[in-house]
Amino acid sequence: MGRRPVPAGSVSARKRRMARMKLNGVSCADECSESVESRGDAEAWAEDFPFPARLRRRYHTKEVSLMVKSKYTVYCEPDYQRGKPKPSGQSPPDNPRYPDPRIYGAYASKKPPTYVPHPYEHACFKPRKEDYKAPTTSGEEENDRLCVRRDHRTLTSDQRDRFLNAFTQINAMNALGPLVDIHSNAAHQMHGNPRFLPWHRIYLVRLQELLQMVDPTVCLPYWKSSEEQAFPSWLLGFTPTVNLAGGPHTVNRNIGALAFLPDAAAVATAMGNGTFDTFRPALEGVHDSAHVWVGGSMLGITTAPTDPVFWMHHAEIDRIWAEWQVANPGQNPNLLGAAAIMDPWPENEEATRDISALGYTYA
Ligand SMILES: [Cu+2]
Repeated sequence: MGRRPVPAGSVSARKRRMARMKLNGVSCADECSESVESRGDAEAWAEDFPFPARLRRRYHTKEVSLMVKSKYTVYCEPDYQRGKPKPSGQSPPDNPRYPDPRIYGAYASKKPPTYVPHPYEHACFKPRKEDYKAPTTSGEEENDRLCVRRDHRTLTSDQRDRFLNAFTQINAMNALGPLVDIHSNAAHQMHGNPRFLPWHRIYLVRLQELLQMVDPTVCLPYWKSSEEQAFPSWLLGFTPTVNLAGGPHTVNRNIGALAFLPDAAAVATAMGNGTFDTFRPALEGVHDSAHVWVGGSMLGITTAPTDPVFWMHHAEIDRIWAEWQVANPGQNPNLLGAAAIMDPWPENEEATRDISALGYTYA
């Protein structure tokens, strides 16, 4: 029989995990580059993990400290890592994120999600202490506070690796699937109406928060598809399998087969609209075509967010909106009452207007 589930993220749960590691000398799968000794060390260095100032206030809480540490144990559960559980005696890894209402809003649950093992291509791919680089900041508190979302073409290979690593880790923790499932619920009215932009703005913030709990240096990159006219090549080989409510889904694409990718002129035309009510459908149309251009998982509303390019594409849409907001001050979505609440999260429309108040900016 399996281990009885323990309250996720609790001190006793962590202590028990750590004790198990010590007692059993748990070792990583062969492909892991880190030695057991250096992972024991990780416990120590996570204690004084050099959180950037902009995140320390928000994330340097007891709970998140535990979370940062717990990745070492979650990822070194050998059976889980290899995706080959024994027929019995296997229980899912602790999942400290799923019950968190800050991420899943009304979907937060006390129950861990069903354990469905699947292969983790990059399960052992994680930043090492010696690779840690504090993000460059202006030294000014105001800018330091903000997560800077960058054009993916300007990322260093280390920044790309960190993004993919964090994405892989939240997936392996079964924290990504439930977030994707929220996008499947049309009750949230997030497409084809004025909620489209503010709702996805909050959705992206939730993913970014999740990624930062694994690696606080990660900010969502954006994919400026209209200018680039190509798929980000470094994502081509990255096709994770995500456990969704309807079962595991493996990211697939059918690039360029079904549509043209909107070009810079199409974006400029959308930008030319002077009211939110004309701008939003124009930009949403540009957005739709890029989904279809990528094809495969990106074609379906229930599967699109399993592809990291979904988030990078929406970051670009969000960036265009932010740029339009600056050019068209006071033009906001006309939403009242319940329609103004970005359910399942508590933020209202007004709270979505200022991206710096949401903790990020675009470079
Ligand atoms: Cu969407």
